[in-house]
Amino acid sequence: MSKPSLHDRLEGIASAAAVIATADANRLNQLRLELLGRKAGHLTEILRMLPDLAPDERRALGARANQLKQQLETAFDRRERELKELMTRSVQVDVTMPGRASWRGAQHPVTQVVDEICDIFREIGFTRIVGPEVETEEYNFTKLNIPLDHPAADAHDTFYVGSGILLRTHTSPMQARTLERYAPPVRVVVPGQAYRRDPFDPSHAPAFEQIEGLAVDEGISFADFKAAIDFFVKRFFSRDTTVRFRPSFFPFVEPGAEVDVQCQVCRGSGCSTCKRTGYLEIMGAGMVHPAVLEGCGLDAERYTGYAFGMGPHRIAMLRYAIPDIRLLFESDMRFLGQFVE
Ligand code: 2NL
Repeated sequence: MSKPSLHDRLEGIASAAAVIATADANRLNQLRLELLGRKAGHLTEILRMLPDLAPDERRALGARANQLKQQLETAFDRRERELKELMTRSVQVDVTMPGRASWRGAQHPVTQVVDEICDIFREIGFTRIVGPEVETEEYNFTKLNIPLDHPAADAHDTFYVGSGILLRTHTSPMQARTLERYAPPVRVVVPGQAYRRDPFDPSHAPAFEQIEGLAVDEGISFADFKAAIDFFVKRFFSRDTTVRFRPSFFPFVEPGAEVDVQCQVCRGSGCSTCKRTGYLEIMGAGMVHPAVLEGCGLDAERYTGYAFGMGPHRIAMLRYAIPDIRLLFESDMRFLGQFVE
């Protein structure tokens, strides 16, 4: 290809000049050097060649080159002024712009449920206490009448931190510690995190919240237990919610029971949430096993009591019809935002 003529080079410069109007500050300096730079500017080079041209050509190209030079300088100056003005204008505030609503913080639905449950039990004399999540085998199992080689321990497979030291599988160890430290009457609720070697699926999590309650005194009967649970259920769910107790086994109670409440979705007539039974399970419970009382240094002939354990994640799911427990762990604001009071 032959070298472009001086005329073509001039017109090339003219079309390149179109970008000046939109260039940012850096690009503007760059363009000024490329086109008008004293040493190697494209237009400067052409202007420098003019004296050596034939008179006719010199006249024609000279006029165009000088015109172009002036146009470029005007364009560069205008863009420079514009950029300077944009800089000052961008720090000004548009007072007509609608305000952005501020974020309202709230407690996680599970935390709300925990607080509500503890507040209800507080009304009937229960103190809220907390304890360590790292526990010993002795407090997590042995003192609760779960021998380490008993099949009941299988359901409590957990994470060991060291030899005989583990992440607690329930909050019961703190209840045993309470029985050892305080003389009856004892009434406590213990909320807190517990751990099990469970998969993360729609109804299980390897770390979950638990609330356990314990009442120990002289003369506490199964009737006291039923009355306390009935009071709680009517307060937490609704005044007309019925409760039912089914016999069940937990090593630390005798007798043991599972507590069901009337299905909150169908009010007991049977639906898919309650699997057509009309009831939803909310907790395990029972009368404290004499072996647990004795193991904590109490005279089981003199003292009796009841205890219960429930999972606030599960309770929150029942109450708000949440289909998957993982929603309660994911911190998705589209989900959590619905629980801002
Ligand atoms: C469940 C079952 C339960 C207890 C927890 C307890 C604690 C002491 C003595 C006796 Cl110190 N019992 N706690 C009793 C029965 C059941 O939890 O399904 N929890 C989610």
